[in-house]
Amino acid sequence: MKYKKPLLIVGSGARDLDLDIQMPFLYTWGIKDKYYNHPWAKGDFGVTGSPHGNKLIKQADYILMIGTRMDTHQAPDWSKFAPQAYKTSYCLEFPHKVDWNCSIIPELVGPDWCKRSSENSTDTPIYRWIDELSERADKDDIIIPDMGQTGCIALQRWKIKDGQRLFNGMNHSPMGYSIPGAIGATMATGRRVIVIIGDGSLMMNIQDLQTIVDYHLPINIFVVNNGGYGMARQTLKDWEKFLTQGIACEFNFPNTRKLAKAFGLKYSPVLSNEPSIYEVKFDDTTISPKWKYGEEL
Ligand SMILES: Cc1ncc(C[n+]2csc(CCOP(=O)(O)OP(=O)(O)O)c2C)c(N)n1
Ligand SMILES: [Mg+2]
Repeated sequence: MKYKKPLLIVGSGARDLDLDIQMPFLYTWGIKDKYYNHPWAKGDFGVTGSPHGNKLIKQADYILMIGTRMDTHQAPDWSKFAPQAYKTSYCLEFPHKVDWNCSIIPELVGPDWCKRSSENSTDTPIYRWIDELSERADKDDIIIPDMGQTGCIALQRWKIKDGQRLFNGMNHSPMGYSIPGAIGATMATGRRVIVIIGDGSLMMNIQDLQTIVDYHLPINIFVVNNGGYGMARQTLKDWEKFLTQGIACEFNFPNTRKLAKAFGLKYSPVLSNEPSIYEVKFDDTTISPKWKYGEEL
């Protein structure tokens, strides 16, 4: 290869490809579960990804993107995305019919010119709680973080055990998705699902708790109560100078213990095969790191 600092970016469109990667690469959250422990993986990148990953993108002289549409969460300003690098991609558009004939994919071999990013070290109670939950999870679990700060922090910080499946409604960001998502995931696989959801998002799909109870599904739901739409709060704060008016983001969530009782769900922090729900309360759920609109990524 004539390039000295080649970098591969792999997205979830490449999930079913058996890629023999022997060059530095970054992964999107859509495929973090598959590549988190890969020896050539250098971490994530993007708006709420690792600043180290974003720095590698600026340093690379060649970037090959496979199975990712590079949406605004990955590259908020495409005109500023690695202008110094030769960029090429497979499956930039999604959905996109590609003949996944591996002979069209070049050899994924290149020099190991960079280090892996160190782990995100944000040390607030919600980050520590995600660490603790990810430590307790089993290698066969499916993990579905919902949207908002809660979901984002879980996706940033979850330490994948090989075998785990981690996903959410990436980028499209449908609040409340994790509940029906979990029902589908466990019905399709028989595996236990851990849902991590904000108070605002649970309110959007609370009726589906009844389905979980009716089918006695192995779904453990953790509700993060931060008294409102935390993500909207943080975004508005970041965008302060661009806004002419604020939007109310605060609200109350019903008593989760009583809610569990009303639906007939177990109220417990313990991971088990019983359908359960548990509330954790945090005042500060700020996502860090997070790119601020208007700044250079
Ligand atoms: C259906 C829908 N409405 C609005 C939004 C915009 N939005 C994204 S995150 C968010 C707040 C989510 O609140 P919560 O679930 O409590 O999570 P938190 O950010 O507080 O952790 C909002 C309003 C969205 N993504 N989907
Ligand atoms: Mg909330």
